[in-house]
Amino acid sequence: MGVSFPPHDDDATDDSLDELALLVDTAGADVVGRLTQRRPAPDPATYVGRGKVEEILERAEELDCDTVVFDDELSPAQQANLERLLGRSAIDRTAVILDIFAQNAHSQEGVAQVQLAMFRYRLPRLRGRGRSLSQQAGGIGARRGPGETQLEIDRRRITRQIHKLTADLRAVARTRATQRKARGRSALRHVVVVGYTNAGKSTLLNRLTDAGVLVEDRLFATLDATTRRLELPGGETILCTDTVGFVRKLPHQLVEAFRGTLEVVHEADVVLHVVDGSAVDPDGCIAAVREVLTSIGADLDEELLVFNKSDLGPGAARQAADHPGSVAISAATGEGIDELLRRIGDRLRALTQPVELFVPYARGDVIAALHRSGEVLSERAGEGGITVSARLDERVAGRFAEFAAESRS
Ligand SMILES: Nc1nc2c(ncn2[C@@H]2O[C@H](COP(=O)(O)OP(=O)(O)OP(=O)(O)O)[C@@H](O)[C@H]2O)c(=O)[nH]1
Ligand SMILES: [Mg+2]
Repeated sequence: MGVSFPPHDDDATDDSLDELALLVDTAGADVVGRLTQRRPAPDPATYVGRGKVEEILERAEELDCDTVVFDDELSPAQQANLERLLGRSAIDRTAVILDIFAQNAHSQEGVAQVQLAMFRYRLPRLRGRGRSLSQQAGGIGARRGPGETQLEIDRRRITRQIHKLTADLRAVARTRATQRKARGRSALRHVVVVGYTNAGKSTLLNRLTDAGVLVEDRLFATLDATTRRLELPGGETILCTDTVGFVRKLPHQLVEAFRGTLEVVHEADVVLHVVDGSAVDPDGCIAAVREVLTSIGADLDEELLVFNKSDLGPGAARQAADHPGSVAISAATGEGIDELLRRIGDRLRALTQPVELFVPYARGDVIAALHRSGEVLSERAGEGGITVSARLDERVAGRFAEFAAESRS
């Protein structure tokens, strides 16, 4: 069930419903029908209008369906009312996405993040089954039934779980921050791959690094960040990380819960934003991804747009032409990958500074360190040592300050 609000964009409502159908299918249910409605605003009690509720009920009986999925998040009251009026499950897009995440979570952290998001979603929706609304409403001076006591127990239990999961995830984030600091010392540049779900992020990481990350034609195949080393054509070693995919109307509970995993974006030197160039509405996907990135405080300056799936048609190339500075690739066939690596190299080079160093012959270790930490442009053997011209990261240049050549030559 999709509802369009002003300014009415029926195409957008349709696209969103297509995507919802894909989400429902990924979650493991069969879609048997769809309905739409135009409304000035959501009905506070039932989200759709009362007449529409009747129509949904009729269709649901006719199609013998057991669940009605609404394309926007329902308030706890709307959901309760709809379930009562329709006599079957009424769920929203958020619940479907949470369900898929739950099915795909494997790592301890992934499972904890999804659980946290689910508990946060469920807490305000807790209610005893089969009791009338007036009984649930409680209110001042209302007599407490046995059901409400159970409800309170459930509420307390879930609140406790939320606290525990939040603490666990914080501990994981701390460990990661420590690891990150250690990596920072090694001064490797970091490319982080982000993008809409199913855009081809994992395929790209595999193409670049033999990471062996699971690739699937289903939504949210990846929930955990995977980091691999990658050698650029210039010989520089960098880190490359694959991340969880995004979707339109991504539940805020999930964004919140996955904040720890997504923090990796903050330390990115380049954010590779992978877009499915063959998608119906690539710009809509780009906007949805940028919205999430902005909401977690990521800097969009580091973004490098990559239009993937150029092998599927002219879409990717056309999009790339429309977005200056972007690249069209096919992660599947390897087309455009060389150009992409060149672009990444250029971006990273822009973060370095040219230096001229004089290294005594006895310090072969310094020459080796220079090759490891930056790009050595030339080495000239002279009296007492080697004059090296190189490009170094601002972060490591200081380490070699004592060898700075005082324009001797
Ligand atoms: N034709 C074609 N298919 C591709 C290309 N890149 C990825 N795919 C397919 O697109 C689907 C999704 O690829 P993934 O790499 O799993 O996408 P993802 O962005 O990691 O998706 P999530 O982890 O689910 O968010 C798979 O069926 C891939 O085989 C490409 O360049 N061309
Ligand atoms: Mg993936």
